[in-house]
Amino acid sequence: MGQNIVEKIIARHLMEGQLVPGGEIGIRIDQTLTQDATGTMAYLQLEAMDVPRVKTDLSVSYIDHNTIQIGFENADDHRYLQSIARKFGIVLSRAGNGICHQVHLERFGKPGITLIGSDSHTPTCGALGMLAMGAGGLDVAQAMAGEPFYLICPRIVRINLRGKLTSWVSAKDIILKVLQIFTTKGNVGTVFEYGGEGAAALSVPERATITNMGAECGVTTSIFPSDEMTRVFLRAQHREADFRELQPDDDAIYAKVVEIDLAELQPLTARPHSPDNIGTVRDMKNIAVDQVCLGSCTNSSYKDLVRVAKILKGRTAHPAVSFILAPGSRQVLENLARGGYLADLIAAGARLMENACGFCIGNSQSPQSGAVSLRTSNRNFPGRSGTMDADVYLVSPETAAAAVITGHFTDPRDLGMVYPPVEMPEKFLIDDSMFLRPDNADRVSEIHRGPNIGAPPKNTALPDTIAAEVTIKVGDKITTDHIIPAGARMKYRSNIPKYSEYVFENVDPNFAHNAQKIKTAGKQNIIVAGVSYGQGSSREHAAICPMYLGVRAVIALSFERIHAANLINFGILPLTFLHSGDYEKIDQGDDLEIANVRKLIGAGTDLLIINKTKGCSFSVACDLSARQKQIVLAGGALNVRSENK
Ligand code: MIC
Ligand code: SF4
Repeated sequence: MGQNIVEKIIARHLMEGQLVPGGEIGIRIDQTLTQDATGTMAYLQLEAMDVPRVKTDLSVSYIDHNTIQIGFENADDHRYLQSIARKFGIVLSRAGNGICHQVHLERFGKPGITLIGSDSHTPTCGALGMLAMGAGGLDVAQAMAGEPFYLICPRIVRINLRGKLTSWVSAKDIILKVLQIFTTKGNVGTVFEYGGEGAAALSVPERATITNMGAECGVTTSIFPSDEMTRVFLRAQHREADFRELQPDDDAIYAKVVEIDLAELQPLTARPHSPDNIGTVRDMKNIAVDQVCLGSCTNSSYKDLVRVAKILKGRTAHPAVSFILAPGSRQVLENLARGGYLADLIAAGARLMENACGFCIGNSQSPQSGAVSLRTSNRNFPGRSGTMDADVYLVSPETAAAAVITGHFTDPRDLGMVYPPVEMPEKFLIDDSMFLRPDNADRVSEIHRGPNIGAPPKNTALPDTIAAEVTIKVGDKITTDHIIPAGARMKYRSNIPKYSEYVFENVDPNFAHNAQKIKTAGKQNIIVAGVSYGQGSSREHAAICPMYLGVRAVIALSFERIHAANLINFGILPLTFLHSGDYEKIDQGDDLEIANVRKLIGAGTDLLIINKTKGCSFSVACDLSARQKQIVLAGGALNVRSENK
């Protein structure tokens, strides 16, 4: 029987389990990446593992998120990361070098290999025909220590791209269409494998826009074949030697095949406040625009920005529009500059930001109150921009450029311009001098630890009876941005007691206080949620900080993959309602009791929850593999490691 691309890669990396969708497998990881906002915690955990050097083929630590550096905290974290990289044999990508996913695609990704990264957009590198997945920092640390990465063996959905894109419609519109079809929920345990003549015609950076935002569907990852386009890209990166072809077999089997006709697509937008709230740009009926942000790891490639430079050449940003430009990498910026395109963008009024995450994570360029902001990034969750009442729309670079000119939502086809062609350089100008390669001679070095950096907290073993209060009841599609905000709070990523003060800050500002009170009274906290709990970021702080506040279980209608893994890693039970009606009956403040927890978890049977306040009971499922049971019983993965020593 033939294999698809994903099966081919998994088969070559399988260490535990069977290549059968639905069961847990452990795979060998060739490369890892971390970024600074999740990296400090990942490396603190790696330090606790007692391994002298990383065991992967390549591990890269990027500094790209917290580069605004107000206060000492971020700069201290950067120093810590630099010293850790030297000690453990990790490549450090210095602040200023660019956004991890864009840089990894340019300089390190290779067809056929595996990559995990402590960032949910790690699937970006799927554009090169590699199996690239987001994970919590602890999972990445374990992979660096040479251990398998565990995941549910995915079901593979083939997305067949037919036909050809028309002028002014681009890769962002393809992934917005995919989001319209699949939405942001219900895709756990799935991988999107792209193919068809439409896919073959897309360049690697265009494919990367699509694999990047597959993360918004909640899939394990997305992948393209490795073909002539891949070779062209790698050659342009002076890395043709890394090329190898990777195609599905002719008789490969897929769980489902979905067809998208590229010729039928039109400019689309994700309206506030979810990446799957899709509409056509034309239907936005001239909504006035206050801000346009061009960049992020989704659409900040050379091709994207040259296209915008050509559209804007000789024009000036509309007086009502604040036009923000953040190139994805130093390579993109330098190539733009040397090609003269940067000058055109600056002349058009672009406010040039650092080539880093910046506006995308809300740690700069928050728009005015009630603003309409058009962004080429990948998430428009409420408050993520840093302005709670702003309306953020996700759009293609072409649609963004049109709004810069007109000051309102404009279908770029209505600009009356000829769609400017973009030639990709045969060879990019490459300068790797902002990578610090580990020097083998310098193995023993001092680790810099600023006052903001604390030890990763550990949970206690799972008690036999959970006596708890429902500290919060939330609805569907709660993102990790809701659970623990980023933006201005990101500088506390290495300081769990401080960061924990902000858990659910924008949903219930009293959450942290109430949780502490319940914990001090000797009880546990329980979070109750609807479907798709834990969408978005991979930040394990969305598990660590609630754990620190005494949360022992989350009862939800369904969970997203990375967040569920993070909860387990820190000893928090992910419990699933068996009947949606039970979700309706429970309220914040209810007293719950779960007896015989250890025994029932061990046996893999449903748990009975008694709602003492309401005088009723209901059952929940706790579907865990044998490995995961051991972790939750011990109160977290770090505890299992100490027990096994
Ligand atoms: C994001 O886009 O939300 C982030 C910030 O890159 C996160 C990681 C983090 O929270 O540090 C992600 O996507 O995983
Ligand atoms: Fe950075 Fe935004 Fe990409 Fe996250 S989504 S890695 S914050 S650019």
